[in-house]
Amino acid sequence: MKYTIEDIQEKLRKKLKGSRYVHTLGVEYTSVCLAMKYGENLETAELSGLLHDCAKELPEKKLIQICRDHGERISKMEYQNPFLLHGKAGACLARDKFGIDDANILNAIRYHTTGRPGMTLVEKIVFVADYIEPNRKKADNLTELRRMAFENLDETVLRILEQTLDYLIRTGKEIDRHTVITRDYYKKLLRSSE
Ligand code: DGI
Ligand code: FE
Ligand code: FE
Repeated sequence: MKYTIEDIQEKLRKKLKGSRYVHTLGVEYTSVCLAMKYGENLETAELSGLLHDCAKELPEKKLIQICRDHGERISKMEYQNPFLLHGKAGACLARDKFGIDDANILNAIRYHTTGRPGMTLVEKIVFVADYIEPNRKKADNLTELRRMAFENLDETVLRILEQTLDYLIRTGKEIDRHTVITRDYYKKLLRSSE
């Protein structure tokens, strides 16, 4: 059975704590705004934004278990920092529990934390919306990034990756190689288009 957006909102509202649900709605409507600007299918963007963190509050053991059950490869880095699996596990849940079978939506959920080289439009939209949605207050330069997101999406993806890497270095967190690989890809892409 296919769930409506309202059905999914209702399921998530029951499943997530208040602040996470508010963030989820923020990513949902910010994704739709970016889809209007860049010509993505609105429903694709809305479902991707709505479901991107559907696995975020699961216990670490459960994230690992879901990924294992679905035959996902789990890296050493992911075993050490299981929250990094909430994208992969979220894509599995979106398919199993929320009836999503569009690979484009599933990939937007899957790659929303580290990004990946050559992201599709909706993958970039969710990646950016996650960072700039109005309920996010902590990141640096949000005012500028929010304006930039509606002017140059690739440039915004790169800036977010650079800021995230700065933050991870500053706070002594372990860095997943995918975050670096994605940053390098967008840096090169934007340089070569100058
Ligand atoms: O789930 P959200 O909090 O809404 O957002 P998210 O899925 O983008 O996760 C954000 C967190 O992920 C943020 O604290 C930075 C962290 N992150 C991104 N790339 C890496 C990373 N954390 C580590 N340890 N390593 C990474 O490469
Ligand atoms: Fe997330
Ligand atoms: Fe999020």
